[in-house]
Amino acid sequence: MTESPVQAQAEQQAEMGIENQLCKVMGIVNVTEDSFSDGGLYKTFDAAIAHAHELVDQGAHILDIGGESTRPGAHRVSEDEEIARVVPVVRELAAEGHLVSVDTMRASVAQAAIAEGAVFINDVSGGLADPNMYTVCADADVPICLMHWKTDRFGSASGRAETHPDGIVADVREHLLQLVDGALAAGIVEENIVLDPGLGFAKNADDNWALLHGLPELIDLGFPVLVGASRKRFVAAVGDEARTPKQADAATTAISALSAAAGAWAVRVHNVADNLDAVRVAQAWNLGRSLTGYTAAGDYPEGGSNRAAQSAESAPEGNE
Ligand code: PMM
Repeated sequence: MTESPVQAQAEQQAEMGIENQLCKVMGIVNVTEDSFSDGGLYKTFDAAIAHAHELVDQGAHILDIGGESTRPGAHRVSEDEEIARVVPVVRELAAEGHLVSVDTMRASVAQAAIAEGAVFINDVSGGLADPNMYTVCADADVPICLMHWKTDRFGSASGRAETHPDGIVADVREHLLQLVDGALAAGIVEENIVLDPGLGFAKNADDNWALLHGLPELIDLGFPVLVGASRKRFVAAVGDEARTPKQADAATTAISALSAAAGAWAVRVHNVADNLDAVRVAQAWNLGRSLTGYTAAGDYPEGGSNRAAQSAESAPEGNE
């Protein structure tokens, strides 16, 4: 089986001997008709694969394949329909050697996708929508992202933004820890757990910004944290005029840079090229040097910067 993105990151990190590993960029492939930003664009197999290839060309580390929209008002699709949308796409992309994640709340979809090579399950319900989800991931030894979404009715981004007497960050932390307990009790190992604050899921704009502000407190829980802000309404709302989801790309990119600088494990985004630049900037910012990037000389080892290569060769003249 292809190694999981979490393992791949740990191995790269060990190889490169650095503590501040590059935040992963997870490219979104929505094989849906009604996702808020790209609904209908990639709903056929061919369109989904072509889009996934575009994201890979832009540098995506992980591809997140989803067959069911959670936008406000969206209806859940049937299990058969979700499997029919997702599994062939997973099969093809995994066979090509890409790291494939599946965005699903159904254990049956996760199981079918894992059988075809998916190495990561992204469950926006945090494993609560389907009582078999944890067992499927535990048995397959596949990492799962547990996202915060407090609702009694999963589907259509339901759930009202509640009040949070102790603050949204404390509430989200507590809920995520409860999810972790459930996952561990079902046999999922700690190393296979990723957490996500669930931006936009039964949260208002202030909640979302408070969670981004409090990201270090979520990262402090000790699990890799995935941030999914891309093109969401609260992100598009930073301007003085109404914006389409796509017009929120610049603001999304800023959030990716700041999330990565704060220590997020990955960002889940529609526009991979720009967000990859953003996480590279964050890495270089935190390290005080760049581990990636183009050089006209083009002769430094992969993963090393001009400066790293120069100091290794004790060659002081540089071309930076
Ligand atoms: N957001 C959406 C879908 N899946 N998964 C995770 N882990 N985190 C998110 O914030 C998240 C998600 C909704 O966005 P989309 O319709 O553009 O995919």
